[in-house]
Amino acid sequence: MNSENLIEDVVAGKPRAIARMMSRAETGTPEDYALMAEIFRRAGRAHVVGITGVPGSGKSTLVRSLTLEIRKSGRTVGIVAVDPSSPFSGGSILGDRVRMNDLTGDDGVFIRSMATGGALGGLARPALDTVDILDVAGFDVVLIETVGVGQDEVDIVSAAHTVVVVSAPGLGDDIQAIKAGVLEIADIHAVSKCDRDDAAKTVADLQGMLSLGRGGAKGWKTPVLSTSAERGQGIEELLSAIDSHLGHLGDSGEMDMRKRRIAEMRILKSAEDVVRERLHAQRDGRFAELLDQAMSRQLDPHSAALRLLDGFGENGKKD
Ligand SMILES: Nc1nc2c(ncn2[C@@H]2O[C@H](COP(=O)(O)OP(=O)(O)O)[C@@H](O)[C@H]2O)c(=O)[nH]1
Ligand SMILES: [Mg+2]
Repeated sequence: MNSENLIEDVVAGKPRAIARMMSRAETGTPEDYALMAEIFRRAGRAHVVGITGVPGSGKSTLVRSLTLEIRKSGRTVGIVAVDPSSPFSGGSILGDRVRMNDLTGDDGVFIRSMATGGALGGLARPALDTVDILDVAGFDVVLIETVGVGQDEVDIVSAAHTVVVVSAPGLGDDIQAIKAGVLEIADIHAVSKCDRDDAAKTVADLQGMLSLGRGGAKGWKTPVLSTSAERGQGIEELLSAIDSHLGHLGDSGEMDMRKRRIAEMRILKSAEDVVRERLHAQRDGRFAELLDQAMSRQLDPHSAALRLLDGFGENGKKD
């Protein structure tokens, strides 16, 4: 399949082409980047919704219920499940597959799980390229599931138009983690597992925190919703809040601001990846020389770094 056909097949929504394009986005050879540039040009239509929260908060289960609800409305759904290669979350991708298993027979749903970035780069670039591919393939809503821990994951979910923070009841630390990392970016709070009786306290805690004035966009009152994927409660309300938020972004002009901020973050993230790759490419040549000088303490690490970056050329080689 040549490159042009690949793009056209992605546009036509052919699953094999979509999967192949996603693999190429992850590999990232210069030819792959050229393809992704074309994908990027054509993207921008889907509503991108981030679902975040600590491991075990019920994100995948909620993504499954939410997907079924969105499908009822006739819209199609792309899912990007990002999991860091952390030993704490090992095996959860397998769990996610099981939880979302019954979605795979529906061609209005496409699921992509991503475990790790390349050895060098972060996860943000390939994850957000994957979102663009689903967008271009015509999926109306793209859900990004990611744990709200770690800068890369927070960056990924911040690239969504609408961010849902999922909190399970009874996890005191959960609230702490949210405070530290993702409270500011929540457009909607979903308290999962509301079939459990300690859910009301979590709802009250979150409402208390919101009343302190943190989080939320201008003119948008961040709702705290109770959901139970198990009992199918609150899922309609969650989708309706997600749709209202999209409406709010359009009406208030906030969508353009968000898109600008997202583009800025993606450029900076990509620049970091490029620098890292180029530095790595130098490791055998100039780097070895500087390392020897540092070993003999002729050169300090900071000065060595400046020299390494000095005249940083186009192809990872010193000019
Ligand atoms: N009681 C109850 N348990 C749930 C609910 N949603 C998820 N769980 C359980 O919580 C655990 C973690 O769910 P999962 O969706 O994998 O969380 P994730 O790590 O955030 O993706 C699983 O054992 C689920 O069965 C719910 O609505 N009610
Ligand atoms: Mg999960």
